Amino acid sequence: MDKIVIVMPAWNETENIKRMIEELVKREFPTIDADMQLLIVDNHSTDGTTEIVESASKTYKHVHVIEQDKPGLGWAYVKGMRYAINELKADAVMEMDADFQHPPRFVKPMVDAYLSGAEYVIGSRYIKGGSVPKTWAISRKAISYFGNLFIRIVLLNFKIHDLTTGFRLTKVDGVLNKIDLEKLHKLDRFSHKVDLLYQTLKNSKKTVEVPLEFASRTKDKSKFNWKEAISTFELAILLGIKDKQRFIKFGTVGF
Ligand SMILES: Nc1nc2c(ncn2[C@@H]2O[C@H](COP(=O)(O)OP(=O)(O)OP(=O)(O)O)[C@@H](O)[C@H]2O)c(=O)[nH]1
Ligand SMILES: [Mg+2]
Repeated sequence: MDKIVIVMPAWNETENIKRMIEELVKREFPTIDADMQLLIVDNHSTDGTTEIVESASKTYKHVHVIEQDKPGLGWAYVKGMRYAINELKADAVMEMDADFQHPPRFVKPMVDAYLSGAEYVIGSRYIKGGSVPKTWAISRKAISYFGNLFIRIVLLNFKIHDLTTGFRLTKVDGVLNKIDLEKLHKLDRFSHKVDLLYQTLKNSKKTVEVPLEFASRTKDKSKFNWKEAISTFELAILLGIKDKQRFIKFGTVGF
């Protein structure tokens, strides 16, 4: 049976984390045809999250907890992914938020896509069946839609419809283990996710998008801000230029 580890960064998510753990472990995992494990990467939370997750890891054998050492969301993922691969021996790793914006009911269809042969599964808001919250203001919907479109244009990727989603599943062998995680760009920020996506798309032989009904955060505070957003666009432009340079180099050699 394949082992799938959900790497879930959590920083001051006391209002969400207990319910999230219980929904996954009690409701979702038993319906999934894989050995499902949840690895929480705590960022030295100060609101009681640490105590909740540590206690859950003692109660449920599917729940594991580690603390990140370097600041930033990227480093939380690097530490979590390394632990999932080396210690938990994961066959595939999922990236998932703790605040219910990635509703637990979407874990199963993503795992099913992997079990049917996908090497990279993307929870997509911008394909049929996917959506962003109806309660979002038009301005927020526009920023999300056009931000994503901008990144598709700079990376010249029109096959994948959602390049900025945070809900993804990646096969380890030949895909995730070929990436030098510690060398990803901007690991101190949310934007490392664009570099991770860019490299994973290159390694994956079969990428599948699964509809995601993205929910709105209702509890606890957001850790996202304008600095994170600008950094994401900067990184996309950098990767876009790098890609075109390679294209020109190959073209010249070919010619
Ligand atoms: N370990 C760790 N977790 C983090 C860090 N920053 C954010 N998180 C977690 O990463 C996930 C995504 O952060 P959010 O604040 O929800 O960011 P977002 O979803 O882009 O923004 P919202 O739509 O406002 O929720 C959540 O589970 C956070 O608790 C960090 O530096 N370290
Ligand atoms: Mg969120």
